[in-house]
Amino acid sequence: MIDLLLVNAPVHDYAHYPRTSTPHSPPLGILSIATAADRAGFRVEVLDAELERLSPEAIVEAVRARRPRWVGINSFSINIDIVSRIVGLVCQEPTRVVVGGPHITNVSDELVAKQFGPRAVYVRGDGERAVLELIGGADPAGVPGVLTGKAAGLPGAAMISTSITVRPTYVDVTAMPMIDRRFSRGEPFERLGRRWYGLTMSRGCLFRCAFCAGSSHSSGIPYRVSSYDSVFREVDYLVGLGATGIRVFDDLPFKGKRPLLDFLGQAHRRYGDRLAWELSFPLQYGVGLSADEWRHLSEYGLATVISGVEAADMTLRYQLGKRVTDGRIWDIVNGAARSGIDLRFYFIIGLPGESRESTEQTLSFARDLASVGSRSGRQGVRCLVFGYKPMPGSALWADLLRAGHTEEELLSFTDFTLTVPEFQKHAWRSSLTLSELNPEEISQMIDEFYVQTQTFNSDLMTTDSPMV
Ligand code: B12
Ligand code: SF4
Repeated sequence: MIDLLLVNAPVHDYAHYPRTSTPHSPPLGILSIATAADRAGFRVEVLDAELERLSPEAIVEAVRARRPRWVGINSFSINIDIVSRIVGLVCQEPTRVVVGGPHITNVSDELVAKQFGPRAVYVRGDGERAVLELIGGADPAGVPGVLTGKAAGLPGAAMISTSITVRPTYVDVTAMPMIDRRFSRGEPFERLGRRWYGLTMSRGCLFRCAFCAGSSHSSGIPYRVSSYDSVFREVDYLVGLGATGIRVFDDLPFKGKRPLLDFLGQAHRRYGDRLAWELSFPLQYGVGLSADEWRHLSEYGLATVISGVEAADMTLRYQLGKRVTDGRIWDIVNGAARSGIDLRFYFIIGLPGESRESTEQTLSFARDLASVGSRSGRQGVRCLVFGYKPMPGSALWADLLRAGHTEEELLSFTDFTLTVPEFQKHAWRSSLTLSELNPEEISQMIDEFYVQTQTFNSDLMTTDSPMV
């Protein structure tokens, strides 16, 4: 019998959604909890239901086959309907259930209980310590960060709350053991001829972009970074496993260009040309990079930089928190292109109150940027377009609540399919009409964007063949 089965919840309901392959992202949060529990002597397994494209029913089958004492499931705000179905089904099995992740952290007690029921327990914030206490037999009501479904507002419960009464818990990231990759079935992932592993070296973000749930200002959890020593210990381990590429999944791994140059310089002295790096770096920092610095970053192995541009309309882009002009964005594109570094830019359409014209302007800007790749003959710049979805904890979420929407209304999302399936992991949109465009028009425009830019915007290593 195992003590804990951790489930990385699927992004789509694969009983109904095509099981095409999209680039893999290892569930680092789940893997970190698995490692902590394993180190503490518990028997743990991880089921990556997104990697395996499992339906809720198949997940329950897997639970039945393993008969764990506890099942832990992560939850994003997108896939709550799917997660709540999984939780409902698993709660009927002879096991205890704990749910965590960014959604639980940022919605009200009452909504948590309504969406997932009274039988599970919920962790706000980092799960490593709380889960150890729970599976170790502690009373959930006494564990920091833990909300019990019973206490949170269902009929017959002791208290009715529409606020967040249990504050998120957080760990000292420097004290966390490095993730044990025996738990990670999707790594290494092959891309562009390299063997990639995911890495997390920080948590949270210091910026305050209005749409974003990842900011420390949204979750109330402080920004934390690991020491270079512990990061390099983990990279040594990954190199030992055969890594030739490291994808840093954090929102803000470096607080500016100095630490970025410093870290990659040290990494290059340690690993030489063996490693390529992919990481997020906000536009606000990217504008400060000189031609020489771009060249150094390239020499240090930086392969791809990921940044959110979000909107083409300047007023809107500034309101969202990205205070960077088009001219400076083109400077970044030129600096990166000259040094052979690829860029991946994110955009959002259908923002609250956005006009049709502004949406078209964003798509046209994204097309212009993506076509840089086609001109250089390399991938160059890839652009990903998201339909706006209100994210709990963000400033726009608070504005929409103030405007009279309920949490449940704002969380009504719909997934859709794309002609170019490679981007399907992100094919979700709000079911509400929040901008001048209705939800169907938003999906259609995203689909058209990927079709029009397919020849130069596609990550050529991914395929649309069905998963087996
Ligand atoms: C990598 C990443 C992804 C990856 C992998 C996700 C995964 N399964 O782990 C991919 C590409 C799949 C992804 C997709 C999406 N993502 Co994303 N993603 C991230 C990112 C950048 C890093 C996550 C990470 O690895 N962090 C490091 C690990 C160590 O921390 P962690 O995952 O948060 O896990 C800790 C806690 O959350 C908690 N926890 C997590 N799982 C569990 C489970 C249990 C049982 C317990 C008790 C606790 C617990 O404990 C963990 C350890 O401390 C975050 C930003 C961020 N700052 O976290 C956004 C973020 C999580 N993503 C976000 C969003 C919106 C999305 C998308 C909806 C994007 C879209 N389509 O629009 C999709 C939806 C995915 C889905 N499943 O539905 C939002 C989530 C907001 C929300 N309320 O849901 C974030 C916060 C980004 C943001 N800036 O707004 N994402
Ligand atoms: S969008 Fe990126 S830079 Fe802005 S707050 Fe979110 S994680 Fe930070």
